[in-house]
Amino acid sequence: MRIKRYVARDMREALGLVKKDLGSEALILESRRVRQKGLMGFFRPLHIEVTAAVDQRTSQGVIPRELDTLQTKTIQSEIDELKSLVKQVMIQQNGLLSRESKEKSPLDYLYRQLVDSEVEKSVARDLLKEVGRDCPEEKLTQAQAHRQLRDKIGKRLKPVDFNGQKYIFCFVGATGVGKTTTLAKLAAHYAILKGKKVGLITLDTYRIGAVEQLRSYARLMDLPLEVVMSPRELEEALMKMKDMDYIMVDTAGRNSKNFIHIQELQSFSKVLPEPITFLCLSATTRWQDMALITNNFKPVNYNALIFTKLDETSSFGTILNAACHTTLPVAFLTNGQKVPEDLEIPSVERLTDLILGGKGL
Ligand SMILES: Nc1nc2c(ncn2[C@@H]2O[C@H](COP(=O)(O)OP(=O)(O)OP(=O)(O)O)[C@@H](O)[C@H]2O)c(=O)[nH]1
Ligand SMILES: [Mg+2]
Repeated sequence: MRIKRYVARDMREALGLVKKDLGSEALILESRRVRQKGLMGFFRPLHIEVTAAVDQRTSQGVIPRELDTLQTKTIQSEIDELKSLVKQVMIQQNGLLSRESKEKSPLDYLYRQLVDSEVEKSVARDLLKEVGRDCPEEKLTQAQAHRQLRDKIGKRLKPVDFNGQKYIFCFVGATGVGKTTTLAKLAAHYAILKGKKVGLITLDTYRIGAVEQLRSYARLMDLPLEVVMSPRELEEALMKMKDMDYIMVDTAGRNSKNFIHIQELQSFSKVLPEPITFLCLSATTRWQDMALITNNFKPVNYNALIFTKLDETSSFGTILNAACHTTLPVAFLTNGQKVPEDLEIPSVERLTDLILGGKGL
């Protein structure tokens, strides 16, 4: 900052002096009227004293051209120096990062992969502990660790096969997860593709249109349908369908937190002789809620799992979580609304692929 004082006859002259000397960027800090020096000053008109200042960094007027170029050069060289410094730091950091990812142990890497797929942390830790126990980590390559992990996951997924003679399939689960649609897909699979005798029963008389939904599938596939309202009627319906290979029982979707509803469902399920009761779970449900559902439906004695709506998500770790928590097989997957196409009977390998980050479709 350069500060200077100017004395002139009037303001115009003073400003002219300031501009000439300090340039047009100068600021007027103060102006006042002053008497000229000496005795004669008393008899002369008052002058104007102006105090002006200029910031030498911004003013081109006060910085000589050579100085200006010099400063620009200095600044430019400082910028260049900074640029090369930043470059060096970035190179070093990238080096560190890539070394870090290379140095990350195969088990750390797989743990992250599992957790990213929404496998519960405790389940992921247990699996990798087992992998580490079987083979010391320092000897393990990434590919070996991956193979071992697949093997451990596979052991937790029970294979299941419903190609026997006679079955009663019952579908339970939270509201809107796809019970009726899945039942229709399976009815078509066994009746049309496998040529089995299939009968349908619905207990869902709560929701308007629920019976009609199943009736239209029954009509389309030419399958018998019984609508029942009490455990006693269920017994009668089962009697009527005793010659069927597969009896498929649809139930109303239930809020698993409503204990009365679960009890009611239980009173129906007790009537079914040796049923395969599928707990239908939507793959879009977060694990915290799914864990609650798997617990709350326990009174119904479900003994297999179905995962629906795989097409609506891309992480499938909850399949492993549910399989581990319930120790039950995952019998079917559904991946779309189309009946009967969007149904899958998954192998253990397919489930493992999904859990380890495969595609839903
Ligand atoms: N994207 C997708 N939608 C599905 C799938 N399965 C069923 N849906 C759809 O989910 C909705 C509910 O299906 P429903 O079969 O009526 O479900 P629900 O469990 O019987 O329902 P409630 O009886 O009311 O409890 C429908 O729009 C289905 O088309 C699936 O695998 N993927
Ligand atoms: Mg339904």
